[in-house]
Amino acid sequence: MSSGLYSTSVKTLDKEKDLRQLRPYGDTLNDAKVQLSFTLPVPDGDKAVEAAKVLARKMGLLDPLVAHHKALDPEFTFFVVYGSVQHTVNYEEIHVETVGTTIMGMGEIKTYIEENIGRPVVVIGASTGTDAHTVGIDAIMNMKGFAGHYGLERYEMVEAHNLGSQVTNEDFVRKAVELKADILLVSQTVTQKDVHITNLVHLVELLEAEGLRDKVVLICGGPRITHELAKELGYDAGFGPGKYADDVATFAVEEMVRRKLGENSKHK
Ligand code: B12
Repeated sequence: MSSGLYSTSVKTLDKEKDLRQLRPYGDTLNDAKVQLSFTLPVPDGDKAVEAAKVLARKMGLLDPLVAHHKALDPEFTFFVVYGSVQHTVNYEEIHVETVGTTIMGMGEIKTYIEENIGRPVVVIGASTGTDAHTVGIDAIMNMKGFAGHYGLERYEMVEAHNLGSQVTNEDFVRKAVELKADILLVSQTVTQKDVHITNLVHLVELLEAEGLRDKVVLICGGPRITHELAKELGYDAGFGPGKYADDVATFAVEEMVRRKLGENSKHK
């Protein structure tokens, strides 16, 4: 019976994960369901909902369902659309550059610094440029930390200076020189018009011009920062969501030791 054949093949599809043809999971394995949200500049109503479906179909979604629509104001409507994508991903071919190190705890980092650097390390951090978001850099630096991970201010053998937000790159570099910072932490949240790229690159250029780039460990972070992007922009590492003070501190002190940025090479 054809319906029997159909249900067998669906069952097999439901159970078997093929990493070479990865599909999104919605309700069942391999159903390829995704959820997508967007706003259209038209009033809410049946016509707007149909427009959202047409757009979703044009984007390649099969059986799009408008799960939610809400007027943002008389002229704009927000949509959440649910549907199946037709593409698959070969997961086995994916390679990403990650920081890739075993994370040390706060106590281990203290011991590591004592044994390998022999003096407290100086860290400065800020949300730079016009960026006013402070929660990310606070999560990494503040005494109380974030999500159960204490911030760098609590670490022994770490002298942490959180400069806050909207710090210009010029002021940041000046402070790095004044405090003889070993580790520079830059947070970037706003990415509109790639402002984070321009700002991050500008900082690297300033550090290079001052002859400081090789003397510091330079790290950036934020919701849209990846390690790969950070490396591409001339940083030693980049950290995004789900990363905390211990991840950053481990990388930074190990990098100092790798590059022999101890007492002797400290910039004046
Ligand atoms: C709170 C908030 C604000 C607050 C900020 C208050 C403050 N003191 O920080 C206020 C209201 C001021 C604000 C203003 C604006 N905001 Co705002 N804001 C947010 C919001 C809701 C939360 C951000 C946040 O606190 N996340 C929590 C922290 C813990 O997460 P995180 O930053 O990712 O940090 C983690 C990692 O990324 C990493 N990390 C972060 N930084 C660093 C640094 C280093 C060195 C390391 C190692 C790791 C690291 O570690 C953290 C812990 O894991 C987001 C939306 C959202 N839900 O995310 C929008 C959002 C970030 N804001 C946005 C925008 C557009 C703005 C404004 C431009 C709005 C406007 N038109 O005025 C202004 C910006 C003004 C400016 N000059 O910067 C957009 C950004 C869009 C974009 N991609 O560019 C978002 C995404 C909202 C949106 N969907 O549109 N905002």
